[in-house]
Amino acid sequence: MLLCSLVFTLILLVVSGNECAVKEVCVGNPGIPGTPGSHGLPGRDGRDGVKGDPGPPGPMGPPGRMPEFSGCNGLTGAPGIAGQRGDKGDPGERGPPGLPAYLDEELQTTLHQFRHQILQSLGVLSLQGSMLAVGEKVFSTNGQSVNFDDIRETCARVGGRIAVPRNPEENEAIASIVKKYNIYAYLGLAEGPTPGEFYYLDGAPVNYTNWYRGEPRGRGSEKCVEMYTDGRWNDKNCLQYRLAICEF
Ligand code: MAN
Ligand code: CA
Repeated sequence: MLLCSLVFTLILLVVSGNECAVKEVCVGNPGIPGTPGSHGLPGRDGRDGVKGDPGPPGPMGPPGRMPEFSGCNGLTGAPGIAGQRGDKGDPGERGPPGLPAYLDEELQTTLHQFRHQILQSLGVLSLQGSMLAVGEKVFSTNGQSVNFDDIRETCARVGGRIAVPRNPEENEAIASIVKKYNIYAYLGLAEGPTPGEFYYLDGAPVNYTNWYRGEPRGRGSEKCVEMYTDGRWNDKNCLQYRLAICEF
């Protein structure tokens, strides 16, 4: 038995050949730790991470220069404003002669229909007392009383003129309307610059008159002419309300 003066005793089992022997070895106190070793080399790169989400779309690139890779056409734009009217073209060539009107059956049928419809309308309007036909003229009133300028305007608006009798028959027709409404009517006449001289509204001097006795006596101060209920005429200022009678 080996005596150890050291604090620690280590018993070793030594194997040599086929024999085993037990050896007692003395072990000293551990020394002070050595200085830390230098840093090791950097480790190997890690494995690739999982794929990230797609990023936002990038800004539009400049137009490509290779036509075979150009994009498709955009939507059709709004139509532009109309251009200026072109000059009138030359007249076309004259067509072949048509049928004489009396042999054109379609034209004849249409004319007969027109005639029938016009006669129907005239019949209805006459029965209603809305119109009075005398010769080539038709007289009509809307029953309204307005001043001279307004009567002219009303008649013009419907394609007529303020009524004026050119002969006794027309005078009687207008007088019958005046009597029926019991309202005096202005006639389509006006005094010219010379007092007592009256003209149609187209400027022609009157060639038929039916003045009331003593008229015209306004001597330039009564430029319009009214018809009394007996069909006689009086020169009058133009601002009274009188029955609007038009002729067509
Ligand atoms: C009034 C007016 C005149 C007309 C006389 C007739 O003064 O209507 O136009 O001549 O009456 O007395
Ligand atoms: Ca008068």
